[in-house]
Amino acid sequence: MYSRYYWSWSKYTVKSMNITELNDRYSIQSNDTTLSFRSGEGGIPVMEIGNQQASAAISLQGAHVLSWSPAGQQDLIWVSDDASFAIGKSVRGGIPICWPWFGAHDHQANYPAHGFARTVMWQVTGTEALSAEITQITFKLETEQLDQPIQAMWPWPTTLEYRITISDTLTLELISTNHSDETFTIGQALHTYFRVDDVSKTLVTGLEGKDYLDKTDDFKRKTQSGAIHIASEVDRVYLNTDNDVVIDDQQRKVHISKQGSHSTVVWNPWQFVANKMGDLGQDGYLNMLCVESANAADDTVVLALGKSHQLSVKYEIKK
Ligand code: TA6
Repeated sequence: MYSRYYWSWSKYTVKSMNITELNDRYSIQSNDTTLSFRSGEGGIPVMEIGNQQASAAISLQGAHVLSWSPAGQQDLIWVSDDASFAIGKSVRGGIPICWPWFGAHDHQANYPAHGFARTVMWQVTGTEALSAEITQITFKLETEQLDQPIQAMWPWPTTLEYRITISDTLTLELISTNHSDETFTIGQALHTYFRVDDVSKTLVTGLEGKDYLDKTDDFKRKTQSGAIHIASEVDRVYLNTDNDVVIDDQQRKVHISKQGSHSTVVWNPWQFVANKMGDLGQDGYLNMLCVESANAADDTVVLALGKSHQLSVKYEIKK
């Protein structure tokens, strides 16, 4: 147990932050792999990784992937030019972990949207160069270690483990384990902001014929006809979707495969909503598209005592 590096989150402070100790314990410097920590914007620690196949950056707040660039490729992950990096605040872009609920809380309007996992510090538990091409990082979050206001929202001791494997593919595995003596239900998503060349020319395939809930139209249930084109605000939860999805922005095709998720969220706020949000950057909505591997809407996960659930996703770029 690596408790010295446990980050106690309270609204405006981070205790025990020590980049030197993180580097002493977890950095990697070899011929093929580099992994180190630095103090990022807002004083939030960021891990930077490079190997023969890719480079990446991960913020320790939220175990939030900020960047993944396969060798010779533009970053696949979009972060807004106007993103703010502050303790306890979510980042507009990257790969936020929505947990233990997706979207608004179902009966507490004042609870944070998409839960709290994305705005608390996670503990690094391991870094390893599996080969010259593959680097693996593990994080942990134990809810009973979090501050009281969060435990009031989520009183069930739960452990989250997050394994990130960086290579020419990016693999994310999120494992939730119930340590409480009650059964509970979670909703979750890996809310990935993909960088696209021009969202208006981007097609999403793999969801043809699937039913979805349209958040822009009072959550009406509709059926997808053909590929998804983005030409206005899109905010949808696609139901019963286990299959691969492909994002094709005419420059590259991103293949998304997943396990432990039966819903897929597709979101682009388009111009009007983006302008209201204020942190999407100048015309930022044109270069981003969220395709989220989720357990959302009626696709929730019921966890009995001692049980675990794993949500896994793999991203791969194909020509
Ligand atoms: O996943 C889509 C969504 O739930 C949208 O409704 C939109 O609001 C977006 O996430 C961003 O949420 P956030 O809480 O990060 O502003």
